[in-house]
Amino acid sequence: MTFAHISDTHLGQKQYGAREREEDMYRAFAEAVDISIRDHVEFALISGDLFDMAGRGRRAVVEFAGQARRLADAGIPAYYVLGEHDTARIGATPLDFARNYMAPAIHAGDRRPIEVGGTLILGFDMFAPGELIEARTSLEEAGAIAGAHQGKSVLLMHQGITEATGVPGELETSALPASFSYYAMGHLHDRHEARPDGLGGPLAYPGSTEVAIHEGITGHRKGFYEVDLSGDEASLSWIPLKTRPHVSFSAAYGELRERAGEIAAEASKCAERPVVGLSLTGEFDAAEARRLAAPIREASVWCQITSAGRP
Ligand SMILES: [Mn+2]
Repeated sequence: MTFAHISDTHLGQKQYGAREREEDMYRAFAEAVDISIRDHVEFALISGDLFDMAGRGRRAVVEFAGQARRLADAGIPAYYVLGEHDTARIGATPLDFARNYMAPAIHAGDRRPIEVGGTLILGFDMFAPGELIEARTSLEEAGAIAGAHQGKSVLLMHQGITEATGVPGELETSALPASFSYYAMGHLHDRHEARPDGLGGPLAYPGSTEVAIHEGITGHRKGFYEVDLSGDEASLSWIPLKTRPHVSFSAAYGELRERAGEIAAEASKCAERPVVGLSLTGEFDAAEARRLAAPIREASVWCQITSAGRP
């Protein structure tokens, strides 16, 4: 029995205001769905930050619903919880409205035990920093339910866990009940896997499906998990997704005029137009640097020019 664990799809995000980057987010999620269908997973879990911003972008909701429908048509139920990006911190939370459209997928964030083919799923929407005391109580209750269940059980959350994030003041591993076979987490954008003492199985963050805004330009690898619960221990395969190439170059500003063509040629070798980071040494005028970098900008979806300071 294998299921898919996908997270932080951030649909609707339009990095650098580039149309291609919005499409990339949809594409990465669609690829994760393609692979899940191909591999005949039993169900799919989506651990929060489905959308980049609640209430913005009907397109993102339509894309989500379309993929959830594809899973449903393939006989794969999809369950999701909400992350901080899905629950607008301003007045109206339009996701309540959007949920009607998202109907092929099932909201599992309200602590209602769900059973699929003998596996118990217990989900929580993200707890805000002021709700952590309540969270500990709710998790204890969830632990009791999972403990009483005959068979495997999965805890589905979008939450920072201090030991994984390195951020103090979040939930600690010790707040998680011991009775689950797998802890399906969302929030961290880099893949993170642990088997903490005292837990009944692995605690895993698959990471985001595409590079999100705050991640910068580095050699990101993105993917999702297929988790096999048929053995004694949960067994994890992390499946990489095709993401937009990100490449970095550095040059002396004084040489940019001569080197721009060569850097653009190098960027053009990527499988598709990349996101380029260009680090310049020496003092420079930003507008003039952008003008000189025109060939690089043409060869890329976005060329981010930063200063490396004086040589
Ligand atoms: Mn996120």
